[in-house]
Amino acid sequence: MDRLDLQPVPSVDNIDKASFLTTYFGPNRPVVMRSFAAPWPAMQKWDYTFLKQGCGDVQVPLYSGAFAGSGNDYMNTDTTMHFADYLDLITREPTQLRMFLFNIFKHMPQLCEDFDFPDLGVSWLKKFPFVFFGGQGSYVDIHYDLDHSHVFLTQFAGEKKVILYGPQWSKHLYRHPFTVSSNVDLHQPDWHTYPRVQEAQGFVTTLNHGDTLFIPSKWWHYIEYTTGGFSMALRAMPSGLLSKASGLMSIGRLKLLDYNIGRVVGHQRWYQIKERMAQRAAQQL
Ligand SMILES: O=C(O)CCC(=O)C(=O)O
Repeated sequence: MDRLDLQPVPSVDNIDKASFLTTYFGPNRPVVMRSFAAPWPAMQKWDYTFLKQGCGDVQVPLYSGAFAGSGNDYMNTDTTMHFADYLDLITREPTQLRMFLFNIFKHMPQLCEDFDFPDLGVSWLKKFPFVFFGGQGSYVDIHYDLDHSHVFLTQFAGEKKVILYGPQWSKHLYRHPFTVSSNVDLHQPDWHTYPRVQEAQGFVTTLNHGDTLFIPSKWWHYIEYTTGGFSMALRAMPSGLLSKASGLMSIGRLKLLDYNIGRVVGHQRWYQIKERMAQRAAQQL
């Protein structure tokens, strides 16, 4: 980790629409905003006890961090548990188990009253807020979002470290063709196999209660839960017709091409082929 070339993500206490659009959104630069979620009742209201009362009985899908090198995708689930038991687990002890892209609003629609979509001049994807939970020590392998949306990740409880890289570093990060992921494990980097990661220039930040990280469209992100905690992501459409089209194509390419080629040649074999292609692309830099 200490070999990574990282600088801190800029952070602002207050920001108006015009400054956000010209300084961060327009040029696709990340920023931590402390004012984004400050007016939300959710910031005071949503805690483990409140959420447990609302949907503790729901059986939730859980993920572990170990997809890099496994031949699996970061979207693969590992197990399920009652939500209340899972919250008890992450408040009690470290665990690798995480909840990823969980639609809690299906089970507690009243939560939608507790936050809004700030007027920052972006086109919000209002149907797709998601929450993420993780135990201390869990991590989300590096990837970028399949639909190329911009992400606004607000931290409610606990602390997490986030590493970001712009899309221009995809080859240095050994991106697997036809996917939005890589086999590089930033948790325990293998510098011998992935030396070029050290040349990529990225950003790092630590999110605490009330912080919102703007992750621009197509930016790579790696997330490590330094303590158990949870956050919510609001998403905005990629700007411009071309970017919207490329987002849709990305979904098509991943779902149709990647999956179907895997079915024909065998998923493990296809994974190894993509890994060789990623290695070749990095060597040619
Ligand atoms: O915070 C997390 O656990 C994951 C967030 C993430 O990967 C995303 O919003 O795309």
